[in-house]
Amino acid sequence: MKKLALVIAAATFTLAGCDRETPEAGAPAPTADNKAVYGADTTNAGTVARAQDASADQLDAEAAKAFLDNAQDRLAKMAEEASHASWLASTYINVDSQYTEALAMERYTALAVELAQEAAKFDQVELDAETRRMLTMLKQGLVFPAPNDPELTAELAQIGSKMQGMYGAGKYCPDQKPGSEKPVASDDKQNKCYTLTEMGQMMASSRDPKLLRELWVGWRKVSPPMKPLYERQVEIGNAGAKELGYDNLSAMWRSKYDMPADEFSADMDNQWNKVKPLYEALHCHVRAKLNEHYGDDVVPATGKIPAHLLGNMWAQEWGNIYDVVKDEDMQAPYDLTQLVVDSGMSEKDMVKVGEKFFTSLGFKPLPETFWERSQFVQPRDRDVVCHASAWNLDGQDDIRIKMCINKTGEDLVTIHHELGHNFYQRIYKDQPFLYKEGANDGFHEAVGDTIALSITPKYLKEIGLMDEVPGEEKDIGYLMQQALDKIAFLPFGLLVDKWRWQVFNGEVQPGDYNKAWWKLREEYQGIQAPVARSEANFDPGAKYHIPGNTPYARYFLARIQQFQFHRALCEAAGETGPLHRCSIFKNKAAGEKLRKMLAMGASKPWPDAMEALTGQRELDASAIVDYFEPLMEYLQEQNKDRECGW
Ligand code: X8Z
Ligand code: ZN
Repeated sequence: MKKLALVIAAATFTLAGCDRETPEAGAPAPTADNKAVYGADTTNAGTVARAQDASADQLDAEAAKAFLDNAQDRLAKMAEEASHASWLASTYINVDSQYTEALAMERYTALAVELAQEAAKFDQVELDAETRRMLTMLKQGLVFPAPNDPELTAELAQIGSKMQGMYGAGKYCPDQKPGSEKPVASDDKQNKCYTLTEMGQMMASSRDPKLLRELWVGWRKVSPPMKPLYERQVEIGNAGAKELGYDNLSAMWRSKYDMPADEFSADMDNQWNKVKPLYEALHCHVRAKLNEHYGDDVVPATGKIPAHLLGNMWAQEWGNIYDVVKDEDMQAPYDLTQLVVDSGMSEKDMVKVGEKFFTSLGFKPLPETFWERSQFVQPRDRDVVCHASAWNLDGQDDIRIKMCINKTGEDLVTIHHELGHNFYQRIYKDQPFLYKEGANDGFHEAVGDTIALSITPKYLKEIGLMDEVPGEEKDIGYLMQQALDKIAFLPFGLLVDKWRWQVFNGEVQPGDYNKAWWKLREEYQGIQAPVARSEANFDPGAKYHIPGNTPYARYFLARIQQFQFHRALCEAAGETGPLHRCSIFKNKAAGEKLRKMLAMGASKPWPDAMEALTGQRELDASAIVDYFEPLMEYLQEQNKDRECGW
């Protein structure tokens, strides 16, 4: 999310993001009402000054409320402006759009910082819980706060837009001539440059280790120029966090979960420990299969797995190598990509399939403007940020997704992910500005994924994409396919922000950025770089969320939460069979339960929202562990004579 908004959970205030809710964050459009109060086209300076004076003189509950009302109006207006600039900068990358976006972000950040510092004046005032919660959220709204200094605010905004543009426009241009060591795919096209989308497709389907290694190395040329910018961004952001009363950005990022920062990171580790045995079993099996396929020279039977062979540029999800991992007799019940291709549907039709799932649960159809303004297909004539994101530009109904859709099963799932953001944004649109967010950012990431867990064979048959529902003997294949995405992701989801937290708190200095990144990749994922890396590389920068400044712990949380949500919704739907066979398609009772939770936005601490849906107040990894139990048994059997671990 890119949000500029404050609230954005994600990026709220930043521009980067995936679910740019910040804009998602909601930037409600100025209404006739607030125009009447504040004047149509001024910055409300007079009114604001009066409100601030009042709060300075008399710091009581009434002043706090007046301050909050005013602050939210101003932020909403500015977030809307910034969202439009940001949409342009992401869909037309050029000097001018970046300039405009940076300017809008600069203004937004300056305002958000000013208001956050103002909010701190009420720290010692006795207030009702609601007012206190809003003030706290106001202080935490920015992902990368600038200090209260116009030059630094401008510099920070420019760095953000620049890095995002560098990533979005990034390409790999092999310089070898055909016939030498060049990538197979460019044999016939001299001087062709590859976009990340193209390379992603090749990483997914090629089994040529040489080509895969070249693409892996080639894409990572995008990021070394980002390193000085990133260093500076951290420096300025840390100074901003300090002015807001946090030790550093690490403490600030970890403080957004309705519990003390250290408790939050401890809970992440705790959840990881519960799912680790499943990951280790999967790793062991996948390594053995890769060893069989590629031989000892490419993938040794023990130790870490080379990172370029897992079907994904970052080795974060491994579903694309199902063909290598499956047993000869283990047919997946279906190949979703094949079903999409065979159906002849267009990219827009794929989005319609996603919308239909939500409307089947009782959600309102997407507005006409969604279809007019979204970007579904990568434009041929210009650079865009292809990384999928969902936006709400006006805090009301101007919701959109921005994707470069490929006709694959993977992208059909991503469409559901993005639509989950949009339906969430829309259902909480009448909350106050500060509450136009997920219960926490993991909730926002989990909604669409929860729906996608219902893309079962039974559902695919129901919508006419499949003829027959395969028998239960195919379940292990289905679970393996799911695990390659869901379980394989977990350590990656954990380590991206472990790295950032260390960078932010100074434990890792710029001279060790890449070393620290690979230490975590090796330790948690059990993978290793296919070629030697050094500090001349900046591999974290080759992953969208680093230059895009989107926090990542949310995706780890979402992987755990979505199984809790799925379990609760299946129960509401009266499904009694195994969780992996449950689809809530068309179930209005499940839809109602989900909508009720989503409509809360961030108005209550997240355990309240969790309870509304699941009856539980905690993260509970038992749901994901239960879902994969049959697969765990299978893996243990397969691994019994293998030496696992790395
Ligand atoms: O960034 C995303 C979404 C947008 S919020 C496409 N995801 C993470 C990633 O791609 O790294 C979804 C899964 C993890
Ligand atoms: Zn997302």
